[in-house]
Amino acid sequence: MRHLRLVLLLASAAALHAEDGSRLWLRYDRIADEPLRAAYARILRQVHLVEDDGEDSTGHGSPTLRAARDELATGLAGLLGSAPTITVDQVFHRTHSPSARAAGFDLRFGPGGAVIEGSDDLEVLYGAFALLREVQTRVPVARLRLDSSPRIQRRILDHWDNLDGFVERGYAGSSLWDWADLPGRLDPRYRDYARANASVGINGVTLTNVNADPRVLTAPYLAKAAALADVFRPYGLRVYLTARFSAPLDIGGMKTADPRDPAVAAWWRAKADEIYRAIPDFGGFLVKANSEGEPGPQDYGGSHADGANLLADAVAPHGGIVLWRAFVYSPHDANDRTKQAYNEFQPLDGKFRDNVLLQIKNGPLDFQPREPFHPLFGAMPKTHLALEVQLTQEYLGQATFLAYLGPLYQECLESRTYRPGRDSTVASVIEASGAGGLSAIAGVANIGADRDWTGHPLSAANWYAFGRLAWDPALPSAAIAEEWVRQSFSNDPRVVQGLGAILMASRPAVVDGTMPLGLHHIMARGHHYGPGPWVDGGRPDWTAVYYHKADAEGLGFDRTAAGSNALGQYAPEVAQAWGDLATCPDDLLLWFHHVPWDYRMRSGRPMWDELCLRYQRGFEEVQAMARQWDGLQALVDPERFARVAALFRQQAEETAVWRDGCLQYFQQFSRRPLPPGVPAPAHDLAYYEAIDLRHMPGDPSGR
Ligand code: BDP
Repeated sequence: MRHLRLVLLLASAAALHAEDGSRLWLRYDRIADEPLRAAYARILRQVHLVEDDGEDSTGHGSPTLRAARDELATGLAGLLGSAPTITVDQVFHRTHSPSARAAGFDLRFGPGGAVIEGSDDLEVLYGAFALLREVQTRVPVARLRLDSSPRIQRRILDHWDNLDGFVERGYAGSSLWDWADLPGRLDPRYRDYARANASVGINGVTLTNVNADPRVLTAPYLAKAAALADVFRPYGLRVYLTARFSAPLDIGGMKTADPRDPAVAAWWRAKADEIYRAIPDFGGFLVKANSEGEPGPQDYGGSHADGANLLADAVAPHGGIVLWRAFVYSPHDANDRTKQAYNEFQPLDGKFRDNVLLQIKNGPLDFQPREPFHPLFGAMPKTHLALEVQLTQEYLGQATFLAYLGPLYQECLESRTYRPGRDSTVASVIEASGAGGLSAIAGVANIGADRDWTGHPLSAANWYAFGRLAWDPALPSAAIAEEWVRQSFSNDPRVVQGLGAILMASRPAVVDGTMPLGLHHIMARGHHYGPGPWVDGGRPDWTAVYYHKADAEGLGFDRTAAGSNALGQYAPEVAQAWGDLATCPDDLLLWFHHVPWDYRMRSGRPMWDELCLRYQRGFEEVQAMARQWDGLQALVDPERFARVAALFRQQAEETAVWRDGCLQYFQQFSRRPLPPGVPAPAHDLAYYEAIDLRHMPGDPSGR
C-alpha cells in the first residue's frame, strides 16, 4: 500500500513537471470534478464505431480503425479513469458510391453509449477525435448529435523545410524531419505529429520548402519520404513534395526543362510513376516557379499554365494534383508589386488542367500583419483556387510575439470578392472551386523540433485554428481559441475567459504596434524582425520606402486610379468602397491611399496623431495582455507560465522599439509633435537604425 502511494505521488509530481507543451491539445488529463467525471463515464461506458461503407476500407483491423480505437482508449482512460468498451461494425453497401456523400462523420450520444459513424475508417477516426474534443472541452454530451463534414477537400500544412534541417522562416528549432535517420529510424514524434493533424482534420503535408531542392525527388529521398508517408497514412495524412521546375536538368541529366519538350514531359511522367511506386497515395506537387529566382516555364518562353499542366499530366494517371503558387513578382516589372500576380495569372483563367489548383496567398503582398484579400480570388472563375496562409509568424514577431492568427484567417475567408454568384466570399470561392471535387487550403507550418513544437507556448493555437478553419471556414475564431485553451490549458472559467481574451487581443496588438492603419512591409531587411521603415537601397520592391512613401505631404501608397490602380483589380463594389477615403476602413487606409499628415480621421484626429496613438495603443495592448497573463499565474503550470511571462516582457520592449523607431523616422516627414499620451522616444533615430539582428533564426540570407 505504502509502495503504491509512493508510486502515485511520484506520478503526480511528474505530471506537474511534464507540462512542456509537447502534448499539444491532446492532453487527456483526468477530469478533476468527480460528479462530472462520473457522468461522462456513465455515458461513455460503450463507444460503437460504425464504418458505413466498407467497400474501400482496409478491413476490420485497418490501421486507421486501430488508431481510432487506441486514441479513444487512451484518451478516455486518461479523462475518465477507465477505458470504455469499444465495438466496431462494418456495413457494406455495395451500391453506395462513396463520392456521393460528403466525407464526414456522425457522432451521437445516447443511453446506449456513443456511436461514431463514418463512410470510411478515416471519417470514424475524425469522429473519435471529435468525441475526445467534446469531453476535453466539457461539452454536455448526453443527447448531443454532431454531423460534420469538411467544406474544403485538401487541408494541407506546407513545411518550408530544407534537406539540411534548416527551416526557412521557421522559429521552433530545426526541421522535424530527420533526413539522416530516415528511412531506417522513425522518430516517435512523427506519429504524434500525424495524430495532432488528424485531430483537427488536416489531411496533407508538404514536406519540403517551396524554394525546392531537386534532390528530394531522387530515389534515396523518395525512400525517406515514403517512410514518413507510411507513418502518416493511418491518420489520413498524405504526403506532397515541392518540385523544382529545373529538376530534369538538375537530377535528370537532361539538357533542358522546357515544358513543351516531349522528352521533358516523358521525364516527369517517369518521375511521377517512380514516386507513386514508393508512395501510392502521394498527394502531388507544390511548385514555386519564376518567383524570387526559382526556375520556371518562363525561362523557356512558356507560361505558368504550360508549366503547371506539364506536371499535372505527369501525376494525373495516379490521381495526383499540382498546387501551382501564384506568389510571383519581378524586379524587372515596373508595376506596383501587389498587382503583378494578378497581371500574370488572370489572363490564364481556364487554361489550367482540371487537377491543377492555383495556390494564392491571402493578400496580394506577402503575409503582412494585415492585408486586403488577394484580388485573384474574385477574378478566376474557371480555375481551381486554393488559399495559402502563414502559420509561422514571419512578419508578426516570429516566436517572440503572441499573434493568434485565427482572426486573420477568418478576416480573409469572410472577405466578399463580389464575384458574380450567390455568395462570393473568399471561403465560398475556394469551396466552390471544388465543385469538381477539388478544393484546397494550405498553411505554411510553424512547426519545428522544439519540445513544444511551435516555439512560443501559445502559438500552437495557430496550428489548431488552421485545421479547424480548413474543416469549417465558418467557425468563429473566438470559439476556436476557446476550444484550444480548454484542451491545452484548463477548463477553469477564469483561464478560458482570460486566456481566450488574451488570444483574441493578440493579433490587433501586433498590427497596432508594428504596422497600423494599413502600413506594410516596413520591417527590417532580411530576417523581417523588428522595424525598418528606413530600409532603402538595393532592389526597390524589397525596401520599406517603396511601400510607405513617406514625404512632406503625407504617408501611404496610392493604389487608387490616380496612383497604381491596384484597386482596378477588384470588383467595382470593392474598388469603390476602398478607393474613397471617406469609406476606406482605417485598417486599410495607408495600403490604398497616400494620406496627408493633417487628414481628419474618423476619430476627429489628424492622421499623424492617429498613427502615433495607434503605435502607443499597440504597446499598451501588450502590457495589458502581460498583466492579464500574470493574473492567471495560480491557474496554469509554472513552466509555461514563466516562459509566456518572459516572452510578454520581451514583446513589450520590442513593441516600444517599433513605436519609437517608426515614429522617430516618420516624424522627419510629418514635422509634427507627438500627441499627448505618446511618450518621447528613449533614443535618437540613429540608435534604432543601427540595431542589427542578423542572427535571427529562419532567415535564409543569414545562415
Ligand atoms: C516570403 C518569404 C520567403 C519565401 C517566400 C515564398 O520571405 O522566404 O520563400 O515568401 O512564399 O514571405 O515563396
